[in-house]
Amino acid sequence: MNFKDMDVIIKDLKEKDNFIITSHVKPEGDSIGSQLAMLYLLAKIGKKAVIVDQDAVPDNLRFLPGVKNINYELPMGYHPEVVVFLDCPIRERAGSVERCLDEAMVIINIDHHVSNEYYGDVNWVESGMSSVGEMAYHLIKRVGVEMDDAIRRVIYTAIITDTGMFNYDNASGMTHRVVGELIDAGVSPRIMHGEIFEQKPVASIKMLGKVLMTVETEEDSRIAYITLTREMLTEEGLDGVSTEEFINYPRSIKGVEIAVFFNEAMWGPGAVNISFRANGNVDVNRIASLFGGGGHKKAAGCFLKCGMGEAKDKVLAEVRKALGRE
Ligand SMILES: [Mn+2]
Repeated sequence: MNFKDMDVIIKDLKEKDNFIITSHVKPEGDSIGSQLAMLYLLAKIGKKAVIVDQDAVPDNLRFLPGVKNINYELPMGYHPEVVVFLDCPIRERAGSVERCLDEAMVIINIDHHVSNEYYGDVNWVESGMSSVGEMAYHLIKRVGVEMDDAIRRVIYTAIITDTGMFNYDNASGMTHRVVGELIDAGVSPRIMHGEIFEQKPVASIKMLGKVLMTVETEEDSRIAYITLTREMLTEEGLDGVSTEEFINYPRSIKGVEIAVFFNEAMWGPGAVNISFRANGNVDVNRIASLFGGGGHKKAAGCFLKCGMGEAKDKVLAEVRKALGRE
């Protein structure tokens, strides 16, 4: 852990006041959890802070304590001095929140993406850390602030979602020790998992079924990919269903080294969102970055402004090349 960078951040948090907290568009467990953790920390040390995001909190995370404090524009009359970006590898990923910022503001950048662009005035990036939620845990400990039940639950949520329930190898021994402490202090894994992962609408199971039927493999099943096209959304209620975890299914096929999800539903026609997962040593962050995306070595994403056929041709060509390099 880079305590030097962490201490620079702590100094700023203590010396400055009037913060905006933000994260990437289309927020998930880590972005919501780490923002709420930061809001908690700043409140505890007597600072004014507001969370401002572009997009709404996903349904399955609305149970979290504090989500009502998330804003979608700057509250009237609030003049922030500092903006804290969390889980946001490039500044532009915060989307329309940019409108709330100006040149004079100090930028604090806290992240765990290997693709982070160090756009802050101060940057604390730990690419070995499971989640920004886990980083927030260490930050809160180092500042010496007491945790309560609410903060433990938001940190637990950040960790459990970003590690795919401890499935990915970003879940270190330290991650498990942190979570062990949260559980000892009263967080119930059963209740949390029920809230986060087991509140699906029927439509999401139907959508999963449709998407799984598209699975294709290549190169002796070293590559597996699934597809979601706009046309597959004809049935009522399917639009807007969360597809985040679908990529885990092709990844779980025997022998798969790279799994890819081509998703046309996310951004509308003429744009394909692409998620990558690696099982072996292939660096999917590198593949995603060829198309202007990024993420982590074993989990990354990008999006292409073109039709489905063209997206598949271009991306799969690079995926095959990456395998060849092994
Ligand atoms: Mn994250």
